[in-house]
Amino acid sequence: MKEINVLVTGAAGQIGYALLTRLASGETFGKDVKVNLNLVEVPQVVSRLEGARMELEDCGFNTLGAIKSFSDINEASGDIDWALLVGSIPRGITVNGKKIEERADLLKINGGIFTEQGKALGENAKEDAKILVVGNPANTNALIGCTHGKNASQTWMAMTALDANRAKAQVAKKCNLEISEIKKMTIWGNHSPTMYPDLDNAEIKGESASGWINDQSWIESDFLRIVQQRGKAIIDARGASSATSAANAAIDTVKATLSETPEDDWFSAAVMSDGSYNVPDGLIFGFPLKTDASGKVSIVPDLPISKYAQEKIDLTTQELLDEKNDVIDLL
Ligand code: NAX
Repeated sequence: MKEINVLVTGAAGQIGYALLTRLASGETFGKDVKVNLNLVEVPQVVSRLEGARMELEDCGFNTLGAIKSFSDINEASGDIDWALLVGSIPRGITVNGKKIEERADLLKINGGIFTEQGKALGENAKEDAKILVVGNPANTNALIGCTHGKNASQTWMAMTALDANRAKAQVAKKCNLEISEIKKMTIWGNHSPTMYPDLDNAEIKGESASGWINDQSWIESDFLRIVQQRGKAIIDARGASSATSAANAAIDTVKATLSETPEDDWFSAAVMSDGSYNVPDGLIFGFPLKTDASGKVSIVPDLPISKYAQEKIDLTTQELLDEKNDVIDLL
């Protein structure tokens, strides 16, 4: 049986809990691939991973390989094919006696984590490893990790698939459609409330989704607000942040890179900008993406951008430039 080595940080957290069974069950990498899991946690909670290991064993998946627990990313990252970097320090936590509330502090403290993780993966993971950052602030964490990875053959991404799935769900509800009828959803920019979900270039039955919906005021007010604020709405309703849907989006992103993207679709994640769409080089930015037959991920070129969309893209670009500036001494 073929084997794949998958690393998950923050594995004892709530997204980790929802993620692990889906990585190991055969659903993600296929029924003929054994999944070896390297689970990484901070030293204080690494012992809880034993519970995750026991539960995974008890699921009885034929595709489950070895499960190992680590608190040292250097030891965990050897020979990794896929890394899901979920662990990060959330806003509001007290670190060294200081409550982390300011974005700049949050960026810096997570920056330290992603510097180390980037170096470890760049040196020890496979040359064609793919790395998805879920832990917030995801784009800037990925920028730091990728910079310190110094390994151009590896692919770093930050997750925007949850935002894309949220956008599709709202459109499906509005138009009474199946989710599968909504294609080519792009989330431009940052995984934050400035993200821009693009309905002009999304398609329903081969037509522009915005044309199909034909209700610009819904798109510019309700739709945009609901998608941009969905994370907060879930926290308010559930008393905890999205976990099942976040894990699901991570699985969707992994799957989207495992085979060639169908002609009539693309997927959404943030990758290193290369000047496409006039986004400055050197930002991890949400773009429309395709995977080719060799597994290479690239940005879909030449989509039309309306003046309204450009204004929104400029806003999220500026936010990412500000975030980069806040961590410039870590880059
Ligand atoms: P939890 O607090 O439940 O779990 C996070 C886990 O990460 C904890 O067990 C913690 O010990 C661990 N951790 C912290 N630093 C670590 C390190 N250096 N190495 C290894 N593990 C470490 O959070 P959860 O709800 O699972 O969310 C995880 C992250 O995902 C958060 O940063 C959250 O903001 C982010 N999210 C990102 C989303 C996205 O679309 N990109 C959506 C959902 C989610 O909000």
